[in-house]
Amino acid sequence: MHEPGAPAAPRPRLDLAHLRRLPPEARPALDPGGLTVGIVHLGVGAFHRAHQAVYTERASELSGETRWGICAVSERSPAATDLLRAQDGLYSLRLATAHSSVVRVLGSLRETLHAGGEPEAVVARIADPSVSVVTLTVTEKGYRHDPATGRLVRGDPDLAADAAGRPPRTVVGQVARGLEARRRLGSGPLAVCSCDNLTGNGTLLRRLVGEVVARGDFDDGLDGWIASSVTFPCSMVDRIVPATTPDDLAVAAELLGVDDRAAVVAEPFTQWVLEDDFRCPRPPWELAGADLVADVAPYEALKLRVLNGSHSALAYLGALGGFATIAEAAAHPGLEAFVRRLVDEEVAPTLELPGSVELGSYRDEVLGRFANPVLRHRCTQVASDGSQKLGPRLLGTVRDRLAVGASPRCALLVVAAWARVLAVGVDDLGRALDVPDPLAGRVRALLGEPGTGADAAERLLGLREVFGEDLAGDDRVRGLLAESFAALASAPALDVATAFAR
Ligand code: CS2
Repeated sequence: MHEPGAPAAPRPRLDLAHLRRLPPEARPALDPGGLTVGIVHLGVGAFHRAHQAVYTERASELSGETRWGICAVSERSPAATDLLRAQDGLYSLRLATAHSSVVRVLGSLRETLHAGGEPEAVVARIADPSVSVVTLTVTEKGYRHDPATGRLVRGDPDLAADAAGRPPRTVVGQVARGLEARRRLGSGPLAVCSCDNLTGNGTLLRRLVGEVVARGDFDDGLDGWIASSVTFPCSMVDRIVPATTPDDLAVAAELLGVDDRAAVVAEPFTQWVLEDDFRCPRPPWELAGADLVADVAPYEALKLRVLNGSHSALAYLGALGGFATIAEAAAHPGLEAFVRRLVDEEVAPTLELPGSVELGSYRDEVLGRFANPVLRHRCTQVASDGSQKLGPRLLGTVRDRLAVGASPRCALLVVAAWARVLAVGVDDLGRALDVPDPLAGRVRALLGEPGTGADAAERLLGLREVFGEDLAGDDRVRGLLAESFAALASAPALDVATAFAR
């Protein structure tokens, strides 16, 4: 017994040896030691651990198949690899709302690699005949493409080095070299499933891999072999999974009785719609609730434009307004009204809804999910990398509305708010905003002193890799952006959003 006042004994770390210490309902649903690796996942962040890994584990549990263990690759920092290695790949997922909380340890991550430190091992795993699926969550910027053209960034030294034959450091390089090694070994067909929030994510990745192969020093005939043996199914993924906080780790330790430094917290809602395009064995994900469909596009447009578009709106306007979290921003009546107007008047007319979906219910469900107070999803986290996110989330809506002669005012206010966050770097209360973006330096250089009306709009549109030639040359876009910049320079963002919603 622990004596009152005596220091508590340190909790043991979560690992295979301590699984029996867990409350029975929190133990993995299958024996992790009985799984062999059949999937390589690139980008083992919190999202993968709360989404594809969960579907895969449930599919294994329900089918009894033991060949779908995951080799989880961290792309940038080795931190996730180190944490997971110390825990034999085990981590807990807590699904939480204000009214419920369920925690469970998952055991499907059977191997961990750090791409930066072990690039050859990543290539070898993709080439391994026991692997037949590669999945990816590497964030939008991980594709190293220009959002407006969907082509690889010109002059990127890492892409050039990967193309020339260095052990690959870029994601596109890893996939291309992995496929080359797979063809040499005769390991057979493979599916490469992008699970990032990009329009036509699989089609985009296929094109980028083709580009690096065409540019680089690769085996003759590789692209033809990819065309006949490798598929790149598109998919729509959905679950809100914020970065884990120290409080989340403390709650996990309390619930589990062991220390889990790789714990993840997410909402209960989850969805995965995946293009049914496989020429190789895959986990029976449909047993776990994934929808395998012929065409993902309507699901993807709905989710990217309604959920992610609104998320970005709350992130930029909420951050300027001084809110820390999405839940706080979504509770502001003016911001909520703004999001409703954005969705109902600008996004809705651009969508072809999947058969079973009613837009009003979908929009309300999304707003309800944003309000989840347990998640502590920071506005600045959702706001990060906007230059890569605006295209799939908002600029498609802008283009479709302009094409029918309508004025996408709300969508372009969000674009102006993004630029203002980067260029001014403080909220309306004068507090610093830390929002990383690969094009932050360019935006600052272009805008200098923002909020100067027509001139600021003109200069921002110089960012061709975001806006493309079409939007950059459109007088209506320039006029609406100028109106937004002027409004944000003369009144607090929350008042501006409230006025736009009227
Ligand atoms: C968010 C997404 O961080 C962001 O940009 O909009 O990660 C969002 O939480 C997910 O797409 C929800 O499925």
